[in-house]
Amino acid sequence: MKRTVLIMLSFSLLFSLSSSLHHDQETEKQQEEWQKEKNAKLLIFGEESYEDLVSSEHGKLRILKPFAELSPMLQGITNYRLGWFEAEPLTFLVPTHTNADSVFYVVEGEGAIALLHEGNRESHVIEKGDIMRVWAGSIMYLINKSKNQKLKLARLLRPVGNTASFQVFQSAGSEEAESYFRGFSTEIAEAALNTPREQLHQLFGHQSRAAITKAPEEKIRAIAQQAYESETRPWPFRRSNKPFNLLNKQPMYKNNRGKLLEADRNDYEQLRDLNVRVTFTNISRGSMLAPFFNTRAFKLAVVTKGSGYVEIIYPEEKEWHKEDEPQRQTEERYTRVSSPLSQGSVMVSPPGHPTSIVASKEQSLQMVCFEIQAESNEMVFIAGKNNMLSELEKEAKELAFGVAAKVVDEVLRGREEEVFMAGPWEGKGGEKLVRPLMESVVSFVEGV
Ligand SMILES: *[C@@H]1O[C@H](CO)[C@@H](O)[C@H](O)[C@H]1NC(C)=O
Ligand SMILES: CC(=O)N[C@H]1CO[C@H](CO)[C@@H](O)[C@@H]1O
Repeated sequence: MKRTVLIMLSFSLLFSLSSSLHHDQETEKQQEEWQKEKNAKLLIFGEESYEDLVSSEHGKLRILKPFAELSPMLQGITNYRLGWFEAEPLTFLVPTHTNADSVFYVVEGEGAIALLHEGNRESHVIEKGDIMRVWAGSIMYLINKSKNQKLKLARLLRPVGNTASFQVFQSAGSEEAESYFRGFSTEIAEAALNTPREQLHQLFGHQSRAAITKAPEEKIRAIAQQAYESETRPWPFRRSNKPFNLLNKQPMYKNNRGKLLEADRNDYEQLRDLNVRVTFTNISRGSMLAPFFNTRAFKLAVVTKGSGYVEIIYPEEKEWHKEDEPQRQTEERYTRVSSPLSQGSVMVSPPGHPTSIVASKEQSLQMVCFEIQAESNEMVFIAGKNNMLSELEKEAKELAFGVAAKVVDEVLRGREEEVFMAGPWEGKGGEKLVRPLMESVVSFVEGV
């Protein structure tokens, strides 16, 4: 009897919903789309959010606009910047230094990097999966020694002095930027370098060379050779930047639905003062990363390969009036930021915000993530076998969800898998998860 009432109730609810949908359907839909797009722009960024520092046929050097400019939700990481470097095979990036401490991850390719610091030259061979720290002010140049592969680096930068202003200083001039020597007065340059101005002009004058240039193979080979040799020589550096390969590390989690690799300051001491953890996530096609949140860290993810989508939940305060109460009330509601992801997309999951990432049916989704404020951070899963909520006591479960603890367990532990699981594409999840809850609601109503 009561069941019939419930069913009638839900029918009438459905009916009123559908009739209100018909009303003004077009504009509502448009508004919804517009709102969705606006929401997505709070935490997911594409091509248009980058500024190009260098862009030529031989390579690209670009930087994401300051977070404070991109979104009011990212005030907490305003003094970090995200960079992207891409070079064609057999190229050379002219020596530069920046005002930022940084860590980069080699997304693709292989090459060699040289750093001038502590009165010496430190060179390293770099390859896919390497994480490497570069100190602010170290003069850096690099080459791609591969003949057929691009070299791609994702780089997290933290300008010194708590500022978002990232600055590059180039010793040799190029089409994109002149040499900083040109900034000095001729008198100072002549005196400091003990060179007549005509010769200075030859060295630092107008350059037709690009910042990333094609280089003759023998020069590339010579620089690469130096890098190999330098790694076996005695080490003069107090602060070495020797890279750490993340892909060779044992995964944190792994099953046939995906893989998560993490490097923190215990693996690479150089990450300590940056307070950053670097991770690589590979979600198999058709699968998803279980909903989770980070306790302290901002997760800054760059999609390096594949496609899929992300959902991030954030609370939004809405003000409303109760009819007979003049006082204004506020109510917390949750809004979903949802956006497709493809190669090059950048996504930020702020601390505490429940997030889930899904790979497309066709391709696995690969991401490199910089987790900012990594110290004492925990990644908390809210679905799957290791669901944190299943740690609630029986009584607390019943009080919190208003149904029998057994039912809560069935839903919260609804999955045999943890961390990586079947995505929504496979359709089974809905049936398995929702039915017990629906039944429990019905029996709960019947029992009243
Ligand atoms: C990512 O996973 C797919 C299969 O799920 C695999 O083919 C691919 O090699 C993996 N890539 C990396 C870099 O782990
Ligand atoms: C010039 C140079 O060092 N080229 C090397 C680039 O990398 C490939 C693949 O490892 C080598 O075969 C080339 O000799």
